[in-house]
Amino acid sequence: MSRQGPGTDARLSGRVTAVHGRHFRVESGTGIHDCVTRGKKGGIACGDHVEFTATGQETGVIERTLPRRNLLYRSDAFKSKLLAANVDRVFVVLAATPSPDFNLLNRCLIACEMAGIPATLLVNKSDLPQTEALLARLSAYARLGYPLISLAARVDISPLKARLAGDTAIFIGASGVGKSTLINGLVPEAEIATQEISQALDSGRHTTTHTRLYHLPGGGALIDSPGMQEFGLMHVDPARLTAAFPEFKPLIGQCRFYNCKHLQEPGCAILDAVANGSILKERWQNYRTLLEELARKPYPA
Ligand SMILES: Nc1nc2c(ncn2[C@@H]2O[C@H](COP(=O)(O)OP(=O)(O)OP(=O)(O)O)[C@@H](O)[C@H]2O)c(=O)[nH]1
Ligand SMILES: [Mg+2]
Ligand SMILES: [Zn+2]
Repeated sequence: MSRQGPGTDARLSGRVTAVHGRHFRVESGTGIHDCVTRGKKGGIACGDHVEFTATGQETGVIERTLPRRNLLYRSDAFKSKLLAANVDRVFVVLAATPSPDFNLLNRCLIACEMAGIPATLLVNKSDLPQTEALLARLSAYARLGYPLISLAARVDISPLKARLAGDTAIFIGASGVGKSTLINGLVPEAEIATQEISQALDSGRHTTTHTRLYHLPGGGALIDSPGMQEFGLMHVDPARLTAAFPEFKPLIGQCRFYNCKHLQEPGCAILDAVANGSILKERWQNYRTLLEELARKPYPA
């Protein structure tokens, strides 16, 4: 049964492939429409499936967002920043330069776990000599179950090609790690601007400013996202945080106290595992820092 009212027969469905402030690029079977929303409605992400009304050959108004399979987002105490919706895999991109930020990496992984999206660690710039040390450090993360790929986008993209399953994947990570270069290697007509990183600041230059979905020639899609310095996780429910750490899961329920927060309690199975080295100390430290941050949250976001 159709619930559409009169005058809605021009309603089309499509996928949001870019977000520019309050303008949304929507691709449908009939073409590309630059859409706005009715009123101040926001909360639409790249990758969302939407229904829209065409107001011209290349313009439209989004009427409704269809239910999402998942949503990847960041948040500070005041607002959420949507990264992408309906994605099948997140590639967390790292490189030897700019210097890898393991705090950022852990936050990306927590966000993926919370959103229920599988994450893969993608080390780019394997032509750089310091890559070996980075891979050695990341091997502990691979043991947690996160697949680890290493390649040089500027040299040979094929190891990544083999991992793309024809579905939708997003690249996230710090500025300058080579997210756009990777996509250019896979989608030659994308021609995304890339830029040398600043040696002096050991950081990227925030070349990509918008999240954008590109179609792969062989099927599937890749989403490029702007480099991030921080990954706010203020939306995380502290009670669910342990579930975002795969290495904590088998130990849940084994602490002496049923309400153990795994911070300093005696008889804590997780602290014991940190002490004997079976849980990586830096991961537990990230857990502790995040719990402290969430406890300082001024009011529910
Ligand atoms: N040595 C080396 N440099 C690379 C490789 N891939 C990318 N780069 C360089 O890294 C720099 C940053 O690349 P971008 O693709 O702009 O990085 P990005 O992650 O998209 O950065 P933002 O858009 O700012 O988030 C550029 O100078 C690239 O040429 C690689 O495989 N090896
Ligand atoms: Mg970029
Ligand atoms: Zn405990």
